[in-house]
Amino acid sequence: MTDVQPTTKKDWASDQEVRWCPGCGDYSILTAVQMLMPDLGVSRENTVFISGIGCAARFPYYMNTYGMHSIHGRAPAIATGLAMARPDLDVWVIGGDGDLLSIGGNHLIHALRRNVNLTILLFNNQIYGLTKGQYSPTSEVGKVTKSTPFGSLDAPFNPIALALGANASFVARTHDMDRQHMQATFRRAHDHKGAALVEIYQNCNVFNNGAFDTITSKSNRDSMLIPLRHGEPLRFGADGEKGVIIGDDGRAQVADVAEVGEDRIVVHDERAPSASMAFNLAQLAAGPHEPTPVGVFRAVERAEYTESTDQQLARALAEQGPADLAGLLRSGATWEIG
Ligand SMILES: Cc1ncc(C[n+]2csc(CCOP(=O)(O)OP(=O)(O)O)c2C)c(N)n1
Ligand code: SF4
Repeated sequence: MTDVQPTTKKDWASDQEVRWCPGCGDYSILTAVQMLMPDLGVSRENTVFISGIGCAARFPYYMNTYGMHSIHGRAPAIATGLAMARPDLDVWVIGGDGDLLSIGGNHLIHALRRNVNLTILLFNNQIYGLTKGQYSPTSEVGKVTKSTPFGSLDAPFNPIALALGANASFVARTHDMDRQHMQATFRRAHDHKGAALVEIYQNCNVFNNGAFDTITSKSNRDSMLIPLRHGEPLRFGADGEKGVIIGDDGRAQVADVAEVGEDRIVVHDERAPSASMAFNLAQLAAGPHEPTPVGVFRAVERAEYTESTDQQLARALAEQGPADLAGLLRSGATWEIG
């Protein structure tokens, strides 16, 4: 392995003019990533950011690395190909909730279930930003937009629950108002072997301003964000006076610790082999206006896709010898044309 030269934030910033609206949450995510990269001990030459289409998808322009602003929704598929062909690279996927959950929903779930070695950052602003404010698959029921003038009827996706349902091996949530939390979460996602999905609550101040204020504003965080820390009880509030318990109906719910007793508070286990508790926690809040868990929901080890395919190829080679593609094409039923 070659020694990685030390870098600074400046080294990771490209010379491109950043063209997001002033005040957009995308800026703080970009800064968090650019500041984190020197600490990851990785080189720009071995780092690739792949995006689809949308405001968030402009991200690769602003990183001084390899990158691809690709086709709407297809970033996970393109990134899968690259990660498999070049397992020595760090491959990041960047996309909005429209890009990764509407047109790209299919590609996303398959990258997750296959456990391809990707770090996927899902910028969730609950709206289509680039195309000027249509509802997205994470917009709440009743959302009035240009494409839903009488209010959306569609039940929104919960990206964390969706990823867990696809058996993703790493699933986390953070938000654009807390750089330290973003960096800690991105670092964990980057270091994870396999597909890591991070949902980032991101403010689109032009078309969906304040969508997350109730939980992410500085004055509300203590009482509205539930930090997920492995091995620790799920407590929150200025003095840890609130906690998460499992109710009689089997569902996670918020309770006063003084009322229910400390022993009933759930101890977070991000490494639980079953995703069921993480799924339960993902459903705790009906939306970003109720106490909401942030941090790592799940981090488990399972076979990484490229390693599995490489092993399978090596086995086939050992058992059957080198492949004869031309022979295969001429074997069995063939037709002559013309
Ligand atoms: C094949 C195709 N269909 C539709 C579009 C139009 N389009 C561009 S970006 C976008 C969605 C953007 O929303 P999101 O992914 O949430 O990203 P944001 O702009 O909010 O960051 C759509 C529908 C397109 N560019 N290509
Ligand atoms: S439209 Fe919204 S998401 Fe897009 S750059 Fe502007 S504020 Fe950001």
